[in-house]
Amino acid sequence: TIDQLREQRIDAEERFASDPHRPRYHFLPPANWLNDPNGPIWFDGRYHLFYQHNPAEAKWGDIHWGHAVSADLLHWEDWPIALAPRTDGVDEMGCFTGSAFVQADGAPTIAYTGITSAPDMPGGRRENQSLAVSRDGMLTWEKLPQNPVIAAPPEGLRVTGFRDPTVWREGADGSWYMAIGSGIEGQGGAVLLYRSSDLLDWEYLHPLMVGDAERHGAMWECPDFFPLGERQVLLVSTLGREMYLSGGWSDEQFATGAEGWVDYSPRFYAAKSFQCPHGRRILWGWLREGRSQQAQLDAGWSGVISLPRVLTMLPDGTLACEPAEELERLRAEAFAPASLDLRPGEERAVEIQGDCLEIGAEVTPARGGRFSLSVRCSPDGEERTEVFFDAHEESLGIDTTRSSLSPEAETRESAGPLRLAPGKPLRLRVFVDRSVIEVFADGRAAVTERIYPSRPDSVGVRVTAVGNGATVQRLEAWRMRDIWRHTGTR
Ligand code: DQQ
Repeated sequence: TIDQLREQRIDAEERFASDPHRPRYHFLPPANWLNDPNGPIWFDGRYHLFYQHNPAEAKWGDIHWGHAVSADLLHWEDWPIALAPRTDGVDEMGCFTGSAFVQADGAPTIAYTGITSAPDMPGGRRENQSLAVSRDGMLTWEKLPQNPVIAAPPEGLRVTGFRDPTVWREGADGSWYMAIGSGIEGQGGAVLLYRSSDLLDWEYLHPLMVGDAERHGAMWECPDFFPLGERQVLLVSTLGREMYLSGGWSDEQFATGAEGWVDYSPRFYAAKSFQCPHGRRILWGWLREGRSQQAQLDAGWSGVISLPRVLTMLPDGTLACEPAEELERLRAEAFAPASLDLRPGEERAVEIQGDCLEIGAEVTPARGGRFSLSVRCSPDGEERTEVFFDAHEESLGIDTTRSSLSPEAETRESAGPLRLAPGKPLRLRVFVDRSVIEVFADGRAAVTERIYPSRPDSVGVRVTAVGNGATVQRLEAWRMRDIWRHTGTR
């Protein structure tokens, strides 16, 4: 029951209390493995989030659908596992990614990829699309006896994969559509479009989109497809970074105009969105680990869900994202706001300290210079994680090359384009949550990393101007609250 699950959560958070890398205000399961967010949906006054989950170990395998529920987008209650594998001929090897929607009779429904064993197939498995329905407000789920509703990819198409359905309803006749992540051999990643009048019989129409393998990979996972502003957006996970395409959608055809990255790091992956009652479109992503598998097993947990990001469409077709405003409620004590001028090459340690922080900054880097805000810095600067904006390259990024002295931690630099409006300062919001760092710039761009500082005193913050000076008009920060504390004490 939910009460037992609450007890389990309290136990888990107690057990992990001394783990310096476990986030305090991001969602993750009580223990073990998490990957993709699945079927996020607002239903009956609450936010439901499902996720790919191995309940037995902190590594990928035996994939279930975990389930968590929130009234405020911030605090979560664990609900019973929604889908478990093992149904012969449907999903005996796993219940992979999918989405949730509500049928006309009000029944919440899940579309997911069932994995069956197929020794003759590459990888020894076959992918199908299956459905499950809940009749008790999402507490329990029944797989349909008609499963799988789509048993195999379209005849005659040589595909690189066939999974992660997203379902919606539209048109005068109320047709159902399903878009499935795939790839066409010799061409590139693709999304395949199906139509149905009853959710059981599906007709393959055509590819919704086919990419170019050279540029965007041979397989597209986890498609998400929705209207936003005046346009239609397709999100796909390219086995590297998360890409968006925006454009027009009519007569079952998607014509793209613009494209870009949803986040500049491949650490943010398999993102999935949903619509809130007042029209806001919110996106969650999987923040994958950046440390060895052994380190994950030793920790006893792996994988985190990103902060909720609100998506908007800019007039030129750019997809913009910002953290949901609810997050402001997690702000606890504030540090005294500051402003300062940095001479060329100058670095300064500031008052802000901690490993669970939100930092806001407004900065004007001198022409051609590079400004950085480093977090999780040890006093001698030996460990540090650098968030940077390079005014010459017009790029925003995170450099984790010096984030940790531990050989278990992977390091990298992730960056992407950011052009400031003429005469406007750079606006940064940086969320630090132990091993998670999520950066939002100018209400548009995002970049995320995972870091594992080894020193307990790596809690400092510094600002640096490289090559040229910078003016920091405003620097402010808050300590962030622990979302599990409310779960209560016994
Ligand atoms: N993860 C799922 C797949 C999906 C992949 C399996 C993306 O359905 O394609 O856990 O991370």
